[in-house]
Amino acid sequence: MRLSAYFLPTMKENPAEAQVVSHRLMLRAGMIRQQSAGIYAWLPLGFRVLNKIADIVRSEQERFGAIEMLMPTIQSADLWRESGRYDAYGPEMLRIIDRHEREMLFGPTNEEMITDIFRNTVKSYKDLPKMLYHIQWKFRDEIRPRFGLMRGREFLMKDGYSFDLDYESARKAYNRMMVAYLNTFARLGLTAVPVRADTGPIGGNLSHEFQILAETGESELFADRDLLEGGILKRNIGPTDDVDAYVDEVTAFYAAADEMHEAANCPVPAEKLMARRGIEVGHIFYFGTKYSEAMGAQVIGPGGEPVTVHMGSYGVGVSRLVAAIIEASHDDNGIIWPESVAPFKVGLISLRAGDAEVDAACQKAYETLTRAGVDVLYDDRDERAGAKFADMDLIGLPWQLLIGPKGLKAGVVELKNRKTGERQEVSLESALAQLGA
Ligand code: P5A
Repeated sequence: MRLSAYFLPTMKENPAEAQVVSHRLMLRAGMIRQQSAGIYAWLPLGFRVLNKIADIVRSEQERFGAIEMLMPTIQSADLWRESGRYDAYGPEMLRIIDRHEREMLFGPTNEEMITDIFRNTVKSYKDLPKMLYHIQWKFRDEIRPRFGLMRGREFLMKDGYSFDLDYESARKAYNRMMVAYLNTFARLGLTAVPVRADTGPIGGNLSHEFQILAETGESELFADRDLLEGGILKRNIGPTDDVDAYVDEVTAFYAAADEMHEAANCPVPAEKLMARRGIEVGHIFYFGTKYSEAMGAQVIGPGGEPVTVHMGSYGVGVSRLVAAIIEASHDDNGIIWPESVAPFKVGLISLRAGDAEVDAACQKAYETLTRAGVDVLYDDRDERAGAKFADMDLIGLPWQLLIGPKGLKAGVVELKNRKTGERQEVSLESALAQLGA
């Protein structure tokens, strides 16, 4: 992509309305624009990151047996009356009346809808277990939307739902999702800690939140130091490994969200108990028959008897993750994207647009990288070098390739690593080879 033809409205000044660094940097880097309180438009650069995150979430879901579908954003109030949540959800639910005076709502989550689809479709235990998910916009009329995408009103969620014949099988589904989540967050360059949490409006009595450690985090968590520092969360467990044994090992350590923690009966000795702030980027629930019972989701069991299915639901805050990654990875100059989610891998900077030799070398670099499938953002603008450096650091692409007249005379270009700041002067060929072309 040529920057002169792209849409990247960066800002030099810090926007006054942004209180946290991720919100500031997303506005300044031209990734998002606020449209109403807690509602954002995704500009091209932000949208690329959002899609990359969604793709990583998707690939770990599929790897652990979840199947993708898509449910609508608008739901019927009647479904929610069946579960009893239409009234219980309160003012956080955005309620809508259509032209026929039918009560509708913008979905804050999809337990009711998926249960409805299941009860109308699945009849036999032979079709179980099943795990379905979608990645869809949600709306929650948060009383105080804040911190940009961290607590928006409209936000993108991956929500998955499991259906099993009994508790044991449902727990296996829960465990598989816990491992899929740990893998997903690791691939995003994050360490997420699973902590026991309150189940809130989703219900049931077993749930874990996944918290990224960050000083600016909204939640407080308490955890055993050995869980945070012992390396156990960084093991790469695959679907054919002993998932249940691993989950037992992880969950044997004490780790709890604020609302679960009673200092008086905490099992962790004081010197090992760590109080940290975190950002909740995922939340998984086992709620048994809460929805299936209320809505009549049954299958015919192995003995011919009707069985009410056991369910769980599994959420990832996809749009929140964009902000959480920035909170975890930035410096004074801007964002530092992990390569797996970077909007482009390379920022190519022409130090003198219009100079024939520089233009030719940049064009060659741009074409070679593009042909090799490497995503490049080519700053071909006729701008001062200083402004280009500042913009490139701000948007945080992992590599910068700088090509100017002085270097070319000496037969070199400059390759800069955004994260380490390390600079190398090498031939253009060698730089392109290092970038994978
Ligand atoms: C699980 C999937 C649920 O809704 N039902 C379907 C369950 N869980 S949850 O914890 O309420 O939400 C899941 C994740 O969504 C993100 N999230 C938000 N992100 C941005 N702005 C918000 N207002 C917001 N609310 C929830 C969180 O990452 C949460 O873990």
